Amino acid sequence: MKYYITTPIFYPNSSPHIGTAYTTVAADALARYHRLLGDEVYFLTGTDENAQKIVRTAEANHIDPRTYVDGVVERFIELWKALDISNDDFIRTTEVRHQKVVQEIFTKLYEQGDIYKSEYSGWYCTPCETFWLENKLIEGKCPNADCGRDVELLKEESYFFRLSKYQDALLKHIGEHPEFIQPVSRRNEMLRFIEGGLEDLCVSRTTFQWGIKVPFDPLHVVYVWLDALINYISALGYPDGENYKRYWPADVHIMGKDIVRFHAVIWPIILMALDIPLPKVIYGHGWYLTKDGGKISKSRGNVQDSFELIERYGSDAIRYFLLRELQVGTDGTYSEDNVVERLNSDLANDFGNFVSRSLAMVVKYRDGIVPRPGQDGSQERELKALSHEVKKAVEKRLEVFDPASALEEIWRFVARCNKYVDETSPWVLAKQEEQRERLDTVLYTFVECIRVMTVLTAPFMPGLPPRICALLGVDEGIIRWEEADQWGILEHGIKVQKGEQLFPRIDISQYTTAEETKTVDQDQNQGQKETIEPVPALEFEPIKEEISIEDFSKLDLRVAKILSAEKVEKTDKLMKLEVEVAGVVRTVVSGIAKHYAPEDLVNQYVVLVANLKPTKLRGITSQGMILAASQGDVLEVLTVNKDLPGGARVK
Ligand code: ME8
Repeated sequence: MKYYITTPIFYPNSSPHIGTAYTTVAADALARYHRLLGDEVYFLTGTDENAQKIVRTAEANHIDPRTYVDGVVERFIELWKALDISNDDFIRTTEVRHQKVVQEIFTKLYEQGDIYKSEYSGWYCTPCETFWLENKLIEGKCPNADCGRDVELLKEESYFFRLSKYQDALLKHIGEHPEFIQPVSRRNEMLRFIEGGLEDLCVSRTTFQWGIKVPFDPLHVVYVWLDALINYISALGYPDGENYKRYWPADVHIMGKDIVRFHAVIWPIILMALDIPLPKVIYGHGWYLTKDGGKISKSRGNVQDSFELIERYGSDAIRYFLLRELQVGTDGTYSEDNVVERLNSDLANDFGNFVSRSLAMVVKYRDGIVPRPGQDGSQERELKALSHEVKKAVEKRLEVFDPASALEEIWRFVARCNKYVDETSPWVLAKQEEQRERLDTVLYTFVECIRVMTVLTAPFMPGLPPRICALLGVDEGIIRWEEADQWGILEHGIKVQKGEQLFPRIDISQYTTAEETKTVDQDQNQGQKETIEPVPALEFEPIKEEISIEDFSKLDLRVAKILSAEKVEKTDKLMKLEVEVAGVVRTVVSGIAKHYAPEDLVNQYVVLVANLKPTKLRGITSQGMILAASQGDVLEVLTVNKDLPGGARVK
C-alpha cells in the first residue's frame, strides 16, 4: 500500500516554534507508523515563501527576501532534524520545480476559462494572506478569530478563479465522502461555510513583485495560497513524474484548524478544475495555547525556543509531550512545566522505570542472560491479552489521526507491566530455589514487555528503539509492528545490560539553581560551591533580592537596531531613539545623552527591554528601554556585534 502524507508548508517569516512542530511531529508519527506497517510512505513538508508578509519582514530587516528566507528555511530544516522528522522531501516554493508547475496550472486554468481577468476592490489581511469582503470585517478589522488585525484596502487589476462554478460539485463530494474533512466538527464548519455561498477568488497581485509571475502577464504574481497549495503535487513532479503517478492522491493533508478552509475549498476546486482526484482526507487539528489561553504564534511573540527545549529534555520527550497533550478536536495547553510533568510521570516513572527495574533484575538474578521461560501463569496470559487489545486500539486511533489516544492506550499496557513487577515480586522468588523456573518466566516476560513497549512507541519516539535494542543486545530488526503483540520473539540466551535511565527525572527548580550556582566538582575544588570574592559594598549598588528563573523569563530582551537618535530638547540627559525591532519601528527615550553623540548611536545594535509598559518622558512615549552598564560617571550602552537582526532574542 502507498501512503502519502503532508504537513502545511510553513511561512518562513520567522523561525519555527512548538505549534509548527506539533503538526510536523504528528505527521511524522503517522508516517513512521505506516512504514512499520510495511506501507510505501511518502512524507512531504516544506516552506511557503512567496507571501507578501515575507516581503514585509525582509524589508523591515533591511535584507532582500531571498536572503531572508534562505536563513529562516535553514532553521526549519535544522529543527526537523533535531526532532527526528523523517520527511522524504522538503519543498520550497521558490524552487524552479514548483514555479514551473504553478505557471503551467495557472495557464491551463486561464485557457479553459476557470481563471479570468477583472478588478479586485476589497480588503486584504497580510498576516493571514487573505482577501476579505467589506461586509465580513469585524469593526473594520480582520474577522479571523485569531487575528483581528488591521486590513488594507486593495484596488488592483487581478485574475479571478471561478470558485462559485464548483460550489455544488464540492458540496456533493463532501456529502458523498464523510471522511474527507476530519474531525467532524471541522467538516460541519466547512459545510456551513460553503453553503453560505462561494465568491470567486482573487488569484493574482500587482502591488509587489515577489512571487511566481503569471506567465502570460508578468506584471501579476500568483496569489500565495493558489501557489502554496500546488506544492502537494509539484513536489511529486506533476503531471508526469513517477512519484506523482505513484503517490497521488494524498492519503492525508494534516494541518491546524486555521487553514482547513483553504484546503477544503480552494484546493479541491483547483483539483476538480484540473480533473485530478481529490486528497482522501483533510485533517485539521486544534492549537497549542499558552497557559493564559493565547495561541502560540510568531506574531504574538509568545514563542519559546524549540532548540533549547530539545536540548534540555531530548527530542523523544518533546515529541511525546506534543503528541500526548493535544486531544483530538480540542486545543491543548503548552507550558514547560507541563512538559516536565509528563516527562517525570509518564516517561521517567512509568516507562523508564519499568525498563531499568526489569533489566536490573535480569542482571542481578541471571547475570544479564535472558532465561528460557517456563509455563505461562494467569498474569502472563493477562498481559498478552492486553497487548492484543492495546495494539488494535492504537491502530484504530491512528486511523483517525488521534496520536493522543493512541499513546493513552499504550500507557495502559505500560501501567500493567509495572503492576506485573509488583505482583510477581521477583525479589521474593529469587530467594526460593523451587521458584527458579517461575522466576525465569517472569524475567523473560519482562524483556518481552520491553520489546512490546518499544515497538508500540516507535512511531512516536523514534530515538528509543536504537537505545533499547542496544540494552537488549539485539538488532533493530526486532521492531516489527505485526509482531508487537506476538510473544516469544526475543531469544533466550541474549545478554542484556541495565544501562542508564532512559528518561532521568527532571527537577525544574534544581535545574535552574544548577544553572545559577555552578558547583565545580570536576576540578580541584571538589564539591565546593564557587565562591565569589566579596566586593566593597559602598562602591556598588547592592545586589537585589533573588528572583526565580520564571521571573527572569518574563523579561523580553531583544536586539534592536538604532535607526536615528536626537537629543530631547531642554534636557541634557535624554536621547530620543528610533529603533527597529522584529520589523517594527519604536521610539525609545533613554538617559544616555551625556555619554553619546547621536551620530555615535545610529546603526548600532543594542539590547532593548521590549515588553516594558510604555511610559511618557517629556511628552514623548517611550516604548521600551535600552540596556547600559554604568559605574560612577562611566556609562556604556550594551551593543551586539555579531550579525544578528533587530528582533533577535537576548537571554
Ligand atoms: O498557514 N498550535 O503557514 P503557517 C498548533 N503557509 N499548530 C500550530 C500552531 C499552534 N499554536 N501555530 C501554528 C500557513 N501551527 C501557510 C500554509 S499550506 C499549503 C500553506 C501550525 O506558517 C498549524 O499546522 O502560518 C497551522 O495550520 C500551521 O502551523 C500554520 O503555519
